[in-house]
Amino acid sequence: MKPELSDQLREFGYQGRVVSIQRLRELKQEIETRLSDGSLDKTFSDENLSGFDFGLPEKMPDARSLIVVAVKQPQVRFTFTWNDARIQFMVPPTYVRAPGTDIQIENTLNELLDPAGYRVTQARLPKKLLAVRSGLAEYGKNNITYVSGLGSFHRLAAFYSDLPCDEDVWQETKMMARCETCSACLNNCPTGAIPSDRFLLRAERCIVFHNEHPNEIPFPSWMDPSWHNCIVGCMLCQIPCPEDRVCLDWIEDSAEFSAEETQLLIEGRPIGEFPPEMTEKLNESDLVYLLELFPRNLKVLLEKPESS
Ligand code: B12
Ligand code: SF4
Ligand code: SF4
Repeated sequence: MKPELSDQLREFGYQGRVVSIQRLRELKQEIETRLSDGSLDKTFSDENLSGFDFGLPEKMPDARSLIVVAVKQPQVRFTFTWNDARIQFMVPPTYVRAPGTDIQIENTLNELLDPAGYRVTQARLPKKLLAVRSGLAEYGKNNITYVSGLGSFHRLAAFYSDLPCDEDVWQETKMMARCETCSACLNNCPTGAIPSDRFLLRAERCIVFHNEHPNEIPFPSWMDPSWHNCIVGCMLCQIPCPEDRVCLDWIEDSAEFSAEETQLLIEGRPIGEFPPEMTEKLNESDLVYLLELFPRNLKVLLEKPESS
């Protein structure tokens, strides 16, 4: 990355890399190979990977580079009232204010590049692969990326830019050295999603794949209810990771819900039926887009024996 842009991004708490637009082809090829060699579950790839777009954007047909940015993200803690007790659950890093964060990064990049006459626009690309190949991140055995100083507690955002990039770093996919002698994530994953016979996640076994599904799709029968640990997502392969020790206390406390409000959430009532102060709380804490998942996801957490 041009050193001055990299330094300017750091002032905003971001880390970034720029690579040539020619790398689009390699990203596309790699994902297409995975899609065609049978290593990815078909339902998973249809649902989760079909949104990638490896073409040049209409908004910027003259794009000359790709920019990938990592930004620090906390876990966000919510409090519910259940059986007369207060009980807390997390939303993992990256979910809360996700689109807002990407827009903020985009605006910052545009402000930084504008004096030189360049700009950026968001890209729908495989961001971990781009981050690792550009040298911004390394893969953990859990298939999550790790960035220096941020562990895995970061959000990745990718952009097209008309900023020229004649030289770049483009390395082979790399796993952290520490993973050679550690399997804490694999051992703590209850579903077998982190395989011991290959690197690539068995995404169709991952709790996150299932608890991000629309509410009307029940959890599969093989999934033990006691495995659920977050309102959405799962933290079981990040919490035991020695590389994440520095990030575990990055926790932001958010909204608290009374017994009546908790009940309304698990009943899946439409937002129009909520008292105005509850709607305000949901808006402020950016939970509205997750509301649809509460009847299934919050209910299973509240019904765990330790929650009763
Ligand atoms: C699909 C998806 C999911 C799926 C599948 C996850 C997966 N591993 O593919 C599900 C729903 C399960 C999911 C879960 C989560 N996700 Co998600 N997800 C995505 C999404 C949309 C695409 C990821 C992707 O490209 N998958 C395709 C596979 C093929 O790519 P890959 O995982 O990079 O795999 C490469 C490696 O396996 C490598 N490889 C293969 N063999 C080998 C061997 C060696 C030795 C090495 C080193 C590499 C290697 O090659 C593959 C590429 O060809 C991205 C957003 C985006 N646009 O990129 C977010 C994203 C990856 N998710 C994110 C997050 C935070 C999560 C969760 C951590 C959330 C949570 N706490 O609950 C979990 C993590 C689960 C896990 N252990 O991976 C963040 C990642 C941030 C980070 N620090 O890594 C992203 C980037 C969103 C964002 N904007 O920040 N996610
Ligand atoms: S997010 Fe949870 S289910 Fe998915 S791989 Fe990690 S520990 Fe396993
Ligand atoms: S828990 Fe260990 S093996 Fe897993 S990602 Fe972290 S360091 Fe690597």
